[in-house]
Amino acid sequence: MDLWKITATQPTHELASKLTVSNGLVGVKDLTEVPQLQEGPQTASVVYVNGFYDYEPIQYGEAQFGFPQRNQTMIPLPAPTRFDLWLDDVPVDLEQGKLVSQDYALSMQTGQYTHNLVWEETATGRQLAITITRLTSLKTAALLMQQVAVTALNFKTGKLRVISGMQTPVTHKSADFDPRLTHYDAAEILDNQQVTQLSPTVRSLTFKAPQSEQQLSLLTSYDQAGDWVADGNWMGEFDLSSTPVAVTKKIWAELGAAELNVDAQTNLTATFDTITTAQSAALADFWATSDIEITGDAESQLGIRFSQFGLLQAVGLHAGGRGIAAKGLTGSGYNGHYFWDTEIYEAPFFYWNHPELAKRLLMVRYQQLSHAKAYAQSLGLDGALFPWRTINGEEASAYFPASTAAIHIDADIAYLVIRYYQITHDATFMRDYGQELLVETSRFYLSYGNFDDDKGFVLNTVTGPDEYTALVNNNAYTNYLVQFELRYLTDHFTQKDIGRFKVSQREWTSFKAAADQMYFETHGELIAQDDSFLSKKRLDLSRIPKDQFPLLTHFHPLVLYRLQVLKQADLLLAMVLLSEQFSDAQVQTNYDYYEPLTTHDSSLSPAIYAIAAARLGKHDGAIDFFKRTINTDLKNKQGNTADGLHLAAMGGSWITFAWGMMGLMVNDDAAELKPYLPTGWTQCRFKLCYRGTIYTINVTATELTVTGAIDDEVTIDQEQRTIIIKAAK
Ligand code: IFM
Repeated sequence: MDLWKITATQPTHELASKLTVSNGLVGVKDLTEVPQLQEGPQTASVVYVNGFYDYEPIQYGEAQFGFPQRNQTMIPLPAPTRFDLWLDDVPVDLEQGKLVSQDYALSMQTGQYTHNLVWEETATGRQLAITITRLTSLKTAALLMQQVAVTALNFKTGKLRVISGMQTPVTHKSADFDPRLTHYDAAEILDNQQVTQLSPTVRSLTFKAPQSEQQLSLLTSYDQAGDWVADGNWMGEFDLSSTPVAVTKKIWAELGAAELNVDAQTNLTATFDTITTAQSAALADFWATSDIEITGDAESQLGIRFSQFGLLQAVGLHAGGRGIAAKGLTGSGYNGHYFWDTEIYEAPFFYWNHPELAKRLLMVRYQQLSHAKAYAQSLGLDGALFPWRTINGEEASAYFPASTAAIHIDADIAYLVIRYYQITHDATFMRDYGQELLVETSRFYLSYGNFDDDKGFVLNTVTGPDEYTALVNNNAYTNYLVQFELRYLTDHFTQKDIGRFKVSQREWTSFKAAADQMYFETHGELIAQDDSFLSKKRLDLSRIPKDQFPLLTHFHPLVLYRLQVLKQADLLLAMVLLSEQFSDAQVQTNYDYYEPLTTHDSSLSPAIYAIAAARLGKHDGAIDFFKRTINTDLKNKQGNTADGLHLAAMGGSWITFAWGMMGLMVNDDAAELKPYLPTGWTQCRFKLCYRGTIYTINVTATELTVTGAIDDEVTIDQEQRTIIIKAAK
């Protein structure tokens, strides 16, 4: 088994998601580049452009003041991937011949998708080998390239006609997908013209998102001589005696040259070899600082790489900054919206391996701060409230109990600011952007909450991470994260440091008081998920038939909200994120209480229990949850991989490895590890980038080693199996 490749022989809806190539800006999902040779289900053929979305007014049955007025939907675009072939005027299709074989692969080393087919003409027995190669450039975000190479296998002369064009967008829609939010079949095509200023062989196709007025042009060029024909298609005729005949098509997505800082001309005239070589080189650099090598467990090895690669494909290695949609650019699930998944689940891989990419993600939020301030104001509150789900910075959810009320989103962003800073010490970022994010989100919390005479500082009527519980008082996760943020702000800065944000003495004092007096309901080691949770009736999950999961598709929210049942880790997530604040006994007690109540209906859940299990020495449980996470899409564990990959689970795979098995933690002064090898693993080696230095950590059953240290800042205790990397003074 090649542990750098995802391979398959049969097209399926899930495979289309898994083999999507994307680079943070453009995603191409298509297994049917030669549609006449398509066997089996009609899988998706679609292109997504991150941030190219349309609006629609939200229709409320009973609208209330302040509800969001418009949703946002990433638009599925037609895929410019189609090739139609003729051999001596005979269509290369399933009527005139048969498919002898086909296989698909996505290489995580070259970043290329390949689809090999062998077609045999019924009348003559002549065989053609067809190879489609595709990539979306990781370095040059706007560039998508696809090549069709055709070889005559058992004959010497013949004429090949190639017509290239657009695939009508076919987007798979699952049964549980809300049709009101997915009715866009395609954007309006504005024009389809020759663009002469670039070169005579470049064509532009411009799309318009009708409501949001966004425009997107796709410029197309070909490497082989040929002609443009009707409908924007291109045609070339080739002599098969000198095979393979290879036609390379390059597409340039014009989305604002300034953001991308690269030019179309250079890229549209670059050769296939130049582009593929650059892609492999970019990936070699990427893996050099992030590969995890696991010896002894091929399933874990492939799964962790697929997760890291998926995260990379969701952001790319270029300068343009967009957020990470819940499904990346691999499907229309969640409409291309950015969630807290980014800060809590996906960003850790980046801040520990590619901090410049974590910073880019933070900058996306910073650039949307003005919307967040306006949103807080619309609720009559101070500071900034970031949207629960969004593309452009405005809230796009119509269901406030599971969106606007999830005010932990602000503290999640603050958590990323703090961890990013602890790991990088990027003082410029903190001064220019981070402090403002901390101040405005803290302000929001102070105005949302209040000081209660009996309890202290309370945050009432909120929704925590567990979406089977809503609108409760004092969700413990929220309160812990807010407390962490307020403490960090007031311990690390003075009122003068942040004077430019006009923080009054009264406000500064109340930040400190709220942190000190934050309310939690505790019963010995047991911490209540919120003030009412423990008084609700427990749901015995063993009595629910398997076909009624996920519960949200079978029970009204009001049924679930009244029960002790969790969709996903909640309090345990706070214990994982702020592990130093909790004793093993606390983690144990709360794990034992909440895990049996957790359905893991959300793909965000198993990773968190894996990390907690690892800390508690429940190694079998940890590896089981880990495998469930790495296989979320590889084995379609949630049953909806066809709608796109679960990016949060991909991030969850990395944090399970790093925070769980390797026991990685960070504080203001050091990074600390406490690694163990799960059953079956005989060795593992991985990298961390801490304060600008890349460390390689090697773990065997008997020895821990660290290379890459410049000074004597690394302390290894082989007996206790701990590593401490101190930050240089
Ligand atoms: O953000 C998550 C949420 O926590 C659970 N439902 C899916 C969302 C998007 O992944």
